[in-house]
Amino acid sequence: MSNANLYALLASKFPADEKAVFLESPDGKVMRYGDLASGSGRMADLLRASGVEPGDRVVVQVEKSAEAVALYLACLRVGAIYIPLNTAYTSAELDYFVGDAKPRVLVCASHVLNELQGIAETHGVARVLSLGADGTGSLMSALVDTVVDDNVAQCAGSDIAAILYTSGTTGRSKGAMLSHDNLASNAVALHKMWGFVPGDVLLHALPIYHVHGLFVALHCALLNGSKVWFLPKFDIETVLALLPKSTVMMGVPTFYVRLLGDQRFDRSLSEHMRLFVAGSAPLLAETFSEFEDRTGQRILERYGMTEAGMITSNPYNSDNGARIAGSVGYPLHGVEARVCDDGGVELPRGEPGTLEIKGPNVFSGYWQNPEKTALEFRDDGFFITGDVSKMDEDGRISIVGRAKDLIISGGFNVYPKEIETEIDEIEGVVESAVIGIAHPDFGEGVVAVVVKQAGVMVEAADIIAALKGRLAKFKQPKKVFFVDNLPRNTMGKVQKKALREEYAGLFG
Ligand code: MLC
Ligand code: AMP
Repeated sequence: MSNANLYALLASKFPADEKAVFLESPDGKVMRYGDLASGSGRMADLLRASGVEPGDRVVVQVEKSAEAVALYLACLRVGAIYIPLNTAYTSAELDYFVGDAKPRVLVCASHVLNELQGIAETHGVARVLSLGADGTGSLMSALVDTVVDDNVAQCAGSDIAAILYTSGTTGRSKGAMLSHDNLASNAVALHKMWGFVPGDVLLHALPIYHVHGLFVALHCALLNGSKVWFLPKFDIETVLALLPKSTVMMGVPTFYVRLLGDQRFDRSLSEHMRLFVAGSAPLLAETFSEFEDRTGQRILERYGMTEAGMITSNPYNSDNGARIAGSVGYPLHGVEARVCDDGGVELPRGEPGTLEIKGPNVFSGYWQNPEKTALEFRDDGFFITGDVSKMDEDGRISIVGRAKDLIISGGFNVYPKEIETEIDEIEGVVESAVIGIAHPDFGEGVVAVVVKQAGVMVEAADIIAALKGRLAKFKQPKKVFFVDNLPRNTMGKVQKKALREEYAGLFG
């Protein structure tokens, strides 16, 4: 019987030579494909010994490390559900995720181990392990007592491989359930479409708790048996040093803005590069053209989201069309896309409307949330993305706006409602509106506009200080303004467009 477990697919593409390098860090630390297979086998043994069974959740909030990648593969091997969390989340945020996911095992950074023990106990987590950025911690010490478990759990394609939390316009974050088939189909489509060839070397500077760094980048490399330069984070010096030794890089637009901001970045440094991919946020047309002027290469922009992995891509091969600034290209192989009005009726080509999609990449629903799931799918199975787009006569798509109230800052999503709820709870605050303003580095910067009670002393610094332990740093407003009243329309709805116009240009 064939096994739809994603690990089986990935492992079938590992190089025959176990000594082939998988990950290499800038400090020279190497993980070979053989280490990946044996290390993930040992971790799978540890997970099983900890009582993890197929379908159990494993929540992981750790810094980027080769061991963290092995842990992801170990979860796949066991048939467990891998749940990575942004390392910036505070323990207040963690409490919600752990309570919602109810994992069997929680893996966290060593310095928060004590803090998270309490949260784990409250939510009945059986075992808490630590893993540091340097690849040490109680998870690694516990491997001493394990064997390499070669077993790969038998999975159906529809079994859930991972849950990635994504915030919503209203309420708390929802866990998008991604199946082995969702991830495998997307990986295979991208690996083919982006022309991966033997010898490709991936420059990896993204975090590994989101779709982009974890699935898009790593799955392509694994399917290709490639070597990956594995950077702890985007660091301009290291990226400039490693570009001549790489062939592919994937990044959020901020990466490209930062590269262009450095005069050392030129054609010769990128000569060896076969492909630069951008996504997770809109790539400005000026970044696209400046990049082409500087390097002679056109960035390939693609579009995706947590619930569906990658959805569209500009062509890789010019025989299939040009890479065009401001367009996210065509639906991937097997993906259907249509542009609809609010009622789900397809609009004539060229008219803006909400993008709806269907395909093997699209998730099956939100974890234990059938109501939210039902709201975001049409009866015929199309998923409503919440992105406003236009489709040309030939099917080429451009994202022209967002129906959802969402800010994307440096590729991280920030939902204003979550920030407003926290600000409104601060003593002396009447109400607030959180908006995204064009930011030269992050694309959009978070700004809070606050109405305070008459006669109460509340300053911007008080707002920031109050949010500190409540919200991850990237969600906190970069600027806070006080106003007497928020602008409202006749229905009483806050007019964020007017606020965005008022504060436009704030970040230069
Ligand atoms: C860091 N900070 C941010 C931020 N990242 N603030 C707003 N937005 C961000 N994205 C904070 C830091 O805590 C710091 O605070 C200050 O801003 C400056 O930090 P920095 O040193 O300049 O930031 P850096 O560490 O270099 O990180 C910037 C970044 C990083 C852009 C490299 O945010 C990043 O790697 N983003 C990628 C996100 C991503 O992978 N998205 C994919 C989602 S998947 P202070 O005050 O302490 O100095 C998805 C689907 C799809 O969307 O289509 O792919
Ligand atoms: P996330 O929920 O983090 O997966 O973010 C997904 C959202 O990022 C999408 O719904 C889009 O709004 C946005 N996005 C991703 N790629 C692009 C892109 N190339 N252009 C514009 N928006 C994008």
